[in-house]
Amino acid sequence: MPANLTPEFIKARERFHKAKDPDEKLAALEDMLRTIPKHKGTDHMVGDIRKQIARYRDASLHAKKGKGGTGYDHVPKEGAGQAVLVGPPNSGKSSLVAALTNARPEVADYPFSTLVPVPGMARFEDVRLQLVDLPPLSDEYTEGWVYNLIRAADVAVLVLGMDEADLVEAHLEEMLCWMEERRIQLVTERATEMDGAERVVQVPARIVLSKSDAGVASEALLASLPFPAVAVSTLSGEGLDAFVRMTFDALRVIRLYTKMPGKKPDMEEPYTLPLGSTVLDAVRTVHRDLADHLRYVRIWGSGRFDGQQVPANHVLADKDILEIHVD
Ligand SMILES: Nc1nc2c(ncn2[C@@H]2O[C@H](COP(=O)(O)OP(=O)(O)O)[C@@H](O)[C@H]2O)c(=O)[nH]1
Ligand SMILES: [Mg+2]
Repeated sequence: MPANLTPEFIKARERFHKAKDPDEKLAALEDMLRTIPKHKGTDHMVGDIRKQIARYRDASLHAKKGKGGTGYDHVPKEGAGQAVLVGPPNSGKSSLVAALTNARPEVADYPFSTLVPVPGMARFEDVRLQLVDLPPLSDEYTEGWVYNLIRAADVAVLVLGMDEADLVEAHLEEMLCWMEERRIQLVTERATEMDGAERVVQVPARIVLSKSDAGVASEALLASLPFPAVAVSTLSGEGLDAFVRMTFDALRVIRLYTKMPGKKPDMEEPYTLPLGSTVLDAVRTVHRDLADHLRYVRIWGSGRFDGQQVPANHVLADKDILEIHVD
């Protein structure tokens, strides 16, 4: 195989073979990945190096976990909610995060290019929501922490490429099966009452049929899917807005604004609360101690009229404006 390996690469590979502990091995592997010439003839080697890196990173993380490290088991949530992108290799997950956020996960036409979770913030109207790029799901090689991040997410977005249109159903079935094995139940909407005996985690799911420029996502296909779906192309931009809106809707949050008496409301950065939140929930979110001094709240929006005084148990709606009166 004419791989044309550079002297730097060969040195790094020697270091890898001689290295004794996982951190040294990892450093050598990273140098190998940096210095390997990238072309068709080395695709396979690049893939192997990446897998090894993932393995040693994991080993090194596990070693550090005992010393207080956190690993990848948790991506701190930011903004209105967190959506993880889940799918087979090469389905376009990283491209979506790159297109909609400031994050720059590696986009590549070989599998396993994403090895760590990469979060980025996408904008929907006046709020931001977090998209987390994940490594692919596959039966041979998906680490447990990937499933932990899916369990902890507010929404799982299943990304399936229309360049492999004939595999959409098979991929979907496979993913649902792997989730089930790990007691993750994908649902359109989380049930409010869970049967306590069932030890499953429900995660709301949505579907993205990606690369819609490379294959037509027919109405029939969209309608046949088990969760709400949109067709998207990061190449043409088709469906990107619809995707963000769908994801925001799946978070099931409301946006709230506050105003001072006699002043205009602050429409800059809304608070976001779970759908179904009450006036009291909102007041507590604005300030922990505010509820103790609450006299009354007037709202603009879901009241019967603007500026209506509402009780603490009034259920708020998206885009309500609150004027909080305290003593
Ligand atoms: N035609 C087309 N190709 C895409 C699109 N999005 C991603 N790709 C290509 O698909 C390959 C895999 O993309 P990537 O985002 O790395 O997929 P991931 O493995 O799921 O993260 C890359 O070669 C991308 O350039 C798209 O909307 N249209
Ligand atoms: Mg990727």
